[in-house]
Amino acid sequence: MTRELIHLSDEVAAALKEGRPVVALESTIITHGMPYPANLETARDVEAVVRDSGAVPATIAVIDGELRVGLTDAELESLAQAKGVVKASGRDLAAVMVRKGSAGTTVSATMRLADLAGISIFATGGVGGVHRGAEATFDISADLTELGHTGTTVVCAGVKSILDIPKTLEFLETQRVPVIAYGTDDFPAFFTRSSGEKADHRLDTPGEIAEAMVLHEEMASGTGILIANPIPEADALDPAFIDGTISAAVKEADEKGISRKELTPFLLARINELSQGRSLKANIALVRNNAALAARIAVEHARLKK
Ligand code: PSU
Repeated sequence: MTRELIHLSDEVAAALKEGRPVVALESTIITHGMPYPANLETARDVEAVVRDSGAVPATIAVIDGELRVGLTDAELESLAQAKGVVKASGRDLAAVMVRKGSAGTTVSATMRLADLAGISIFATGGVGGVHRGAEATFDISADLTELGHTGTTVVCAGVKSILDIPKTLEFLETQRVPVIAYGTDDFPAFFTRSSGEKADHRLDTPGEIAEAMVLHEEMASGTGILIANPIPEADALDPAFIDGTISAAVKEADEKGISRKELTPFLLARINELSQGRSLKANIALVRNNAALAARIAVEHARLKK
């Protein structure tokens, strides 16, 4: 086979060639994580935040069977409105490509493609994890096993309490994935600044995180790094309110028999409805915050690699 495997936009290709900072962005958040038009506004906004912080954004998706790194605005718009698009984790990519389909890439697929493209850092909202009740269902996100195999640094706001957070942290430990909280001792829980669990490590500056990335790579650790960046204080939701909303959504999913890859999108949409849009507003704020941190880390990382 002689076809090109991944297609970089001219801007991303030039930045990578010149060793300039690049931040990868996922697209399942556009296709399955947020409703239209908030998904499109957020995708555009997050790219602008990355640029304002001195890096080049590289939104990743599958478009008509092509693995694309860096999308045009028209492509963002069509993904944001597409119906029935696949939610692709790494294992789905080949089949979607063969039938020339389009897909939003999850954290696992985006890490894989960022790594192939030579991009070291990736910003998202929340990673998937070990679902509540996984001891019976075995529902553990492929994001966690990909973190155990692919050397991309992922900036997130922790994981949502739709998941079993202690088990997610245990699984990351088994996968040898460093979990570093930015500017806090606690592991954040997406909508709230603390999950009640401690993070393994705390680093306080983008420069320190970039240094840790370089050292982790020099030791041939072979895993990703998870950076947990708490939601800004002003945007955080009240823990009692959001925990109640999440529990109601989890119960409803259970009663309706929703499982596997439909579960996370169902819970996100339901939590948004039940919270009357408050969860979506918080989600947008934390993704922007993560994009800004990832760009600042990418700038420091590019400087260290020069
Ligand atoms: N969590 C969120 N928002 C999201 C996702 C997770 O708060 O949009 C998406 C991400 O793309 C993540 C995926 O990689 O869901 C995980 O899906 P699953 O739990 O089916 O592995």
